[in-house]
Amino acid sequence: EGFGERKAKAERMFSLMDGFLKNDPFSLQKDILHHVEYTVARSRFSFDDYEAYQALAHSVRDRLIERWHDTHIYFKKTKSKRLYFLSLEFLMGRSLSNSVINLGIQDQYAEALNQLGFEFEVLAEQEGDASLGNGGLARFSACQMDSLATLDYPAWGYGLRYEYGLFRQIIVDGFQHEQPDYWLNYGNPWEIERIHVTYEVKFYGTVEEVDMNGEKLKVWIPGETVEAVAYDNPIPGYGTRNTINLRLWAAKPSNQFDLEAYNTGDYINSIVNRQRTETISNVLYPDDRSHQGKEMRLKQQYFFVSASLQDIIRRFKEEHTNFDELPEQVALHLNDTHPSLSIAEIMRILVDEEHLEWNKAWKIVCKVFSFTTHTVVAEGLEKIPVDLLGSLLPRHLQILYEINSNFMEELKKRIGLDYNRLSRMSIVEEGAVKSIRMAILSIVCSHTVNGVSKLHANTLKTKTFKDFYELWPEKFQYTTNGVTQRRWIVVSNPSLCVLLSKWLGTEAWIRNADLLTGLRDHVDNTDFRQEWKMVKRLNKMRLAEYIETMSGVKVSLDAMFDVQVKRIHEYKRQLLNIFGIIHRYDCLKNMDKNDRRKVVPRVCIIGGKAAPGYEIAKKIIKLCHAAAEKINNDADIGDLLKLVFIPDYNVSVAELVIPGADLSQHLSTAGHEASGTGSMKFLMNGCLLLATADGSTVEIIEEIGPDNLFLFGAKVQEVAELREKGGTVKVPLQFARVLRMVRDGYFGDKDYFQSLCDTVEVDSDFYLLGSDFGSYLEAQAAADKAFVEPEKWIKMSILSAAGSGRFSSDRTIREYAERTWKIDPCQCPI
Ligand code: B1N
Repeated sequence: EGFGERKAKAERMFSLMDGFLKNDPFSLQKDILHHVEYTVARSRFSFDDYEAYQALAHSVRDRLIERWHDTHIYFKKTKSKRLYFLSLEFLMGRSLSNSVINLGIQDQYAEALNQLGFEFEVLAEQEGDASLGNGGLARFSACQMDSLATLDYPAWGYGLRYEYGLFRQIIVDGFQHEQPDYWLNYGNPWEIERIHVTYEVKFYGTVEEVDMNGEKLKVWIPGETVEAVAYDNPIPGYGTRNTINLRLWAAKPSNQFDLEAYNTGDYINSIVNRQRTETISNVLYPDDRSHQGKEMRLKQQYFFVSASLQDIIRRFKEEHTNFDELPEQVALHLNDTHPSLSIAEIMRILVDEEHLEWNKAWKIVCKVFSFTTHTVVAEGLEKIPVDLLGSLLPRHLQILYEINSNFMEELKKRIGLDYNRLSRMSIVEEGAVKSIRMAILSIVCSHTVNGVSKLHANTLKTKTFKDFYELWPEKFQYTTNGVTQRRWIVVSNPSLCVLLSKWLGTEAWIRNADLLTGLRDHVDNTDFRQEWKMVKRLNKMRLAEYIETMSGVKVSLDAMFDVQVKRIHEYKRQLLNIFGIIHRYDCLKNMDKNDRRKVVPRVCIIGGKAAPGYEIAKKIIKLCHAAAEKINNDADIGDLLKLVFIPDYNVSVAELVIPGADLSQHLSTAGHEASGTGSMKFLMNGCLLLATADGSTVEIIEEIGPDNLFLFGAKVQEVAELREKGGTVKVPLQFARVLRMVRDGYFGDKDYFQSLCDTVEVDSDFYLLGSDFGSYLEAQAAADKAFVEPEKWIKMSILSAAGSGRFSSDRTIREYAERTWKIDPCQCPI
């Protein structure tokens, strides 16, 4: 085809386009009905709410695709430096409301649907969650994607398209049961399958040395090949046309298998083998802290890393010929150590495939990676057994050994022959199970190591990675986590959203959360406070309705809604909360009628999933139900105290629960929560915090002042000392009493709870529930006291939200972009 023909073709294509899709209600209606008929394949005269949701979602998707295209053409044109955010987990939740809001066409859609006899909110409820992650880390990834898009950064997210997301939690008889989350059952309108964007990913095999013009080259002869297929998920920014891409990989059998099937003649078995390869991207591992060294998990990690890097390098090579330019063009971010095999993989590509000299390749690679660790304690860090790695990825193991031996040589020059220190700092851990320490690998190769809060960074510098901080102090930074106000206010709390815009006189806070400080100017205005109160009441009503449907428990709106929702962990101390509730119940039972009248009624709400293999966490859930059963059915107590467990806590449940909370609890033993992001969502929604001085709470106190939250418990410096004291620590009598009640079977299941009780006995109470119990009860009493002065409470609530701006993920992303990734905004013109 000559230039003239190509031009004629392009012109014809262009003339066939109507221009961009229109967003007036009439055009939206036409598009929705078009999708009912031609995409969902239902008659426009007969379709149900779910089908309406699907058609609606497809009409939104069309609009996302337009912007997605424009954004990527523009990114390509500007050739600016790109960020690749590598994460094995993303908790996106639902997409419909978020997309429509970020596209700025919420009102038009509402009107369009109304005229068709539908309600937007009802259809939005039809959508299931995308739960491709465990907890805080994964939701934080999702918030960061929203901010990257909104702030116009040229960024790509990369992840895995698990067919089963995080398990669904159902409760039977008070026990947690896990059910598969087959979220793709009814199709997923939010993804675009790219059947032509595929890469081969190789595993197993051997490494052979071949002679190439007198040079010895290592060649990996893999034993298994799997294909990775791209699924693109458009992420729209708010108040911009930019729509970035989250590319998730799914495993598919490679065509190479077909040939083998012919050769061996074993047709049926080869089909069965094909099926097996698909299991790589099948299921998300449900543990959010322990790393079990499972082969499938390692396969997932490498599958993800290999496909992503092939895609990234291909894009780089389309525009550049010299790898020296890589650090100016590409930033690779390791979201924890889960994608850290990238380091070995990129070295393999540069040295084995692109034939760069090792030292040259290493220098380039060290300028490309940055690393965020979300872990506090050294025991929580990821290690991969060398045997496992060597069999799955033999060439990578060699590369890792070489990286380590070079590093050890360099280190000897710097610190001398301090063998203890050398072995502590080695990437390879010698021991019963020889392993690769993924965090050390990531530190050695990254130009920046990020903590997720100020306190966390201090722990990293002084404890977890002390040796490395002394070696490379300039590498260690912190960027406090954040959450997106688009999801956590605009989507989940529409009435607060309207109120904020009204009193701040602008909607600009949706892109600039610092403006929320403006609320402080109105805190003495009684009209404002009255409206604030009404918004909270409305959200409590929504939550109360949900509680009643889920658990049959009727709760009073006058009670304080006291919430603890997060993954169940011993260090997060849900047990402290439950013990506190049991203590409260016990006190009520022993109180006379007159005193009871002064008690602040409470609805205690707990929710969260336990990792399927985490026995103690599962017992905590059971104890919560056992206590709830007793308390809620005690007619003598009535509305004074209710306890409800909300099952299957996930992003969309959070969107309902958080706006409706008066008080939220963040009880981790000081020094154990790297950051915590739940607290930030509650803060934005004007919910008061009851918390320890842990993770990002320390910085929340800096913003809102110590008088606007209820702080309790040992400080981080005191924790080590308390642990050493062990059995001699003073534990309040009330604690011993509650423990006794549980042990004696006051809530039934006497035998079952003994091992749970053992974990908090005086000399085994690692998370210090006993020694913190006294100050916990004091903080609870202070909360009660504040609640009976509604005006004071509302002021604290307003000042909480007013101080939440710093905890927007927009701030987080801007800091990362400017300091770590060195990328500039790149706004696609409208
Ligand atoms: O990451 C969050 C923090 O706010 C939390 O404090 C922190 O606990 C959480 C292995 C993890 N740390 N480590 C994980 C998740 C999945 C997995 O397979 C570890 N999650 C956190 C965001 O910074």
